[in-house]
Amino acid sequence: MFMRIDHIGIACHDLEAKIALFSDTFELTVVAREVNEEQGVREAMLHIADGEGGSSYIQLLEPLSPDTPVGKFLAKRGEGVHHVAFGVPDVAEAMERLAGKGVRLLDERPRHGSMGSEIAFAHPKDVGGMLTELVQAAGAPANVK
Ligand code: V0V
Ligand code: CO
Repeated sequence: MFMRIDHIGIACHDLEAKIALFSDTFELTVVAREVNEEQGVREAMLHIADGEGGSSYIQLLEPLSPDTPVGKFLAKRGEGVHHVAFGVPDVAEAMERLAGKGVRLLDERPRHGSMGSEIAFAHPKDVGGMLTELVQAAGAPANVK
């Protein structure tokens, strides 16, 4: 079902500082920046590679306030890996398949994600402690009508 890794999300306190660190260290380029009010984040996508089905990125996430998923994560665990996002051709279908395996979804329907994607999250407690995101990229098959 999961065709590729779309991105790894990294929680941080200071987005600009971490953009500088990651782009210098790994020689990556920032390809998008966005504020997502619904998810409570200010984020940047750093491009890693292009592959079959889509590209892969590091996503740097700064919370808009302490009372958000990333804000709470930082308070509890500090900076570091926050989620793993799988690129899927059809997010609604992937949600159904995960739910069918007894994995709790945190979203009832797909939400707006970075760069025109559609996203949904699955509960970390049902997948070995890994917060899982499903991403249907803007150019994914289900979006190409
Ligand atoms: C919390 N837990 C995690 C976790 N966050 N475990 C692994 N990875 C994480 N990131 C654990 C936490 O330690 C608790 O375990 C348990 O889950 C419940 O956590 P909590 O602190 O009591 O509850 P909340 O209120 O912090 O909620 C946690 C969840 C929440 C995962 C339900 O963060 C959520 O709904 N996340 C989905 C949305 C999201 O993360 N958006 C930001 C990225 P113990 O201590 O009880 O054992 S936005 C994004 O990626 C975008 C826009 C994009 O890609 O385009
Ligand atoms: Co993400």
